[in-house]
Amino acid sequence: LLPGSDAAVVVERRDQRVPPPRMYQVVLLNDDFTPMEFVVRVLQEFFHKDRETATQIMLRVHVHGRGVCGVYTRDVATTKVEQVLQAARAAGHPLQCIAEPIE
Ligand code: NFA
Repeated sequence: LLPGSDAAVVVERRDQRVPPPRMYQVVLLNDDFTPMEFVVRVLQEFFHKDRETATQIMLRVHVHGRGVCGVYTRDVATTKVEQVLQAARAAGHPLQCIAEPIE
């Protein structure tokens, strides 16, 4: 406003809500070579599962071909996939892991 002007200042209220972020499920895929114990340890270390839950998820992957390890925002999901693939490569196992958007 110019000094001395008595025009009213109007500030429109804007809706500052943002939609929730797209979520991604991290999925482990079965193969014939990766040891079951390695998969259980991956689920404990990178997905913070207790041993019983980790074993259940591993067996689901073994029997059904795939299983969800967890649901995260895109960056976290991508990081989990990289951690799993890096650990599998380092140990010489072909374990595969992917992130896919849900909804
Ligand atoms: N199918 C693997 C085996 O029999 C175990 C496994 C489970 C691998 C889950 C990958 C994912 N050794």
